[in-house]
Amino acid sequence: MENEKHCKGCGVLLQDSNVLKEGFTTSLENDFCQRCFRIKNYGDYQVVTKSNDEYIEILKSVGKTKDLVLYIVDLLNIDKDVTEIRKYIPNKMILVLNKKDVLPKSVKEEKIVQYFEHMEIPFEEIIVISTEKNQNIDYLLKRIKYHQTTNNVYVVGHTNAGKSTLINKLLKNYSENKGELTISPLPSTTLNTIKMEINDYLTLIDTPGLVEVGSITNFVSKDMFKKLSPKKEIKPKTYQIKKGQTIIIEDLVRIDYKEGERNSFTLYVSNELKTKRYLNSRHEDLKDLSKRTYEMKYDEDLVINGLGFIKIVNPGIIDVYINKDVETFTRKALI
Ligand SMILES: Nc1nc2c(ncn2[C@@H]2O[C@H](COP(=O)(O)OP(=O)(O)OP(=O)(O)O)[C@@H](O)[C@H]2O)c(=O)[nH]1
Ligand SMILES: [Mg+2]
Repeated sequence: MENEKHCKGCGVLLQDSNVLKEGFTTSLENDFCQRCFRIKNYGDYQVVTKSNDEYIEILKSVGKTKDLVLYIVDLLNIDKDVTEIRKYIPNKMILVLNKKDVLPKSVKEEKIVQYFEHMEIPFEEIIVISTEKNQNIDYLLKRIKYHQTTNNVYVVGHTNAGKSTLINKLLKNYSENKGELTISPLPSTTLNTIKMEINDYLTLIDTPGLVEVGSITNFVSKDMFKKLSPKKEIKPKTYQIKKGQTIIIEDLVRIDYKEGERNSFTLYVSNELKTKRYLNSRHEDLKDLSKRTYEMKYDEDLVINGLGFIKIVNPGIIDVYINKDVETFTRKALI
């Protein structure tokens, strides 16, 4: 008979026959696969590259249930279209905006919620939390209880949004269950659905996160990945910019200010990244990257998927040089 035992950390089907394949463990008696064991005990992260097809099937199967769904979004990585997930999941849904701690403290929760409410997005509720700082977790639990339709509540969202960390936090705060899901700073940590019973009335079901194909994190080294993932409160950097000047972030992005009045560019990116303003755009640095031009309106953000965003106050034209496969877009300023 085939083994049916799944890893308690990431949900993968355990196997003891091929060390190179996912789900490997030295003995099927073990509860965790070797990858989870290494992450948990040595902080040794291995990147798993997955295609989204399998995960979309999982989301579709969530959509066939009548259960409440928590849609977890990393506040620094809000998708261009937060309603996209609705294509697969028509269920009752709470939008949970996570990692509030990385945004500057001055940014008020109410303001973030208002920003989304204006979009008339079909969510039962929008809740801002920080799992890391245990902020609003008790409120979230109350609202889950209020909205849940059965014992099961699914937790979905893009990879790295903090789904498994949130479930671990709820387990730690409110449950006798000693289980712990595997979490890691790298994408695709959770590989299959995993049920975690909080109590007799609530079971949270973790799911693998969709990989963001347009994220800059797919195109950088492991070291740069660490650098560009903010771990602490972001200290925004504001540059006063005139036409003909340039902003550069590491060797990742170049922004030329082509047309417009005197302006102010505020960078919301990891504090560890080196940023620089050039007083003229004559040099050729990073001009070999692919170019896209934006006509910015009053008070908009330029969002760079996986990196953060740049708030630009006045209207103007910018040229952005970046890896051709990285998604960028503009939106009404979040902050
Ligand atoms: N600063 C901060 N980091 C967080 C927070 N919540 C989670 N993280 C970090 O985000 C990273 C990803 O967390 P995971 O829980 O593994 O994310 P996930 O959504 O389960 O990711 P997949 O399993 O890959 O889909 C980890 O490095 C966490 O420590 C938070 O509230 N604030
Ligand atoms: Mg996970």
